[in-house]
Amino acid sequence: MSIPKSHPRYRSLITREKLVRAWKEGIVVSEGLIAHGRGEAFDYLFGEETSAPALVAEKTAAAFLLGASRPVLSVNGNVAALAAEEVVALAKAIPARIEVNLFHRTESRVRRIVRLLTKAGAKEVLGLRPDARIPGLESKRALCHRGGLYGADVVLVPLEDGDRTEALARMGKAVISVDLNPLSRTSRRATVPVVDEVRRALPNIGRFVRELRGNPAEAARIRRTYDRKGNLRAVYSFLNWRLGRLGRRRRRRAVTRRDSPST
Ligand code: PTJ
Repeated sequence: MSIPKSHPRYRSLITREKLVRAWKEGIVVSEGLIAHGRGEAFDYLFGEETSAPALVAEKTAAAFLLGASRPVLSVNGNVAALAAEEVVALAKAIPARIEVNLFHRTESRVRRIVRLLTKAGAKEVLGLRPDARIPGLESKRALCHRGGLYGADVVLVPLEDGDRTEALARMGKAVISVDLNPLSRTSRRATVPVVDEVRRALPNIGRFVRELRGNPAEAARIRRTYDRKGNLRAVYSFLNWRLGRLGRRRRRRAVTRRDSPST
């Protein structure tokens, strides 16, 4: 479908088209389209911008990734469809390994996503020949690589489900999530929950990686002083403030309409 550039929701419609195309190509699952809708709804509430607390979490994520010995970026269908280039750029900047890890896993989907990431510039993508399992997970998401997710000390898990976040945290890993839903189990269980849209979050984290790389003492200070509960509280307060402001604007408009002379 051709979408006119002048459409007020052009970017959002293009994103939907991209996901639908990826669904037809067998990269995204149907459930991924539903998950995107939920993310979109939250992004509306955030004003489709990175909030100040999200930026703090993104800087902290960068500090954790730089401090890691074995950082891994996990990729699922939605992330590959929306942000393959951003994932590859971040992996190179850290540097970190990339592993495809799917909830609705089939070998052909993994292969397609590996191909997509390789086309986006990734040198190596794990996921095709898993040789380990994440303990305590029944789903196929448990399948992983010893040299990747299994052995990682810091993992970045965008658009995640809560189960794996909990399981990875139980293994003693620092888990960085990217999820627009601040109420999700993922956001509440991650070591560093980043409540932001994945295509804004990954480049922001990349920028902080470059900024902090030359200053390990500052990166260590950020890791030490990060207050995850306080940061999530700030996200909730921001949402509350946004909703309050929208409510006030509506009321003001209604009053103006009532007071304006009729024509
Ligand atoms: O590709 P697979 O098989 O691994 O499956 C991927 C999905 C996304 C279907 C699977 O991980 C899933 O069911 O995820 P959930 O439990 O629906 O969680 C996805 C979360 O991502 C939701 O809380 C959404 O709000 C959030 N989300 C959706 N789109 C975005 C997002 N967060 C950031 N950026 C987005 N673009």
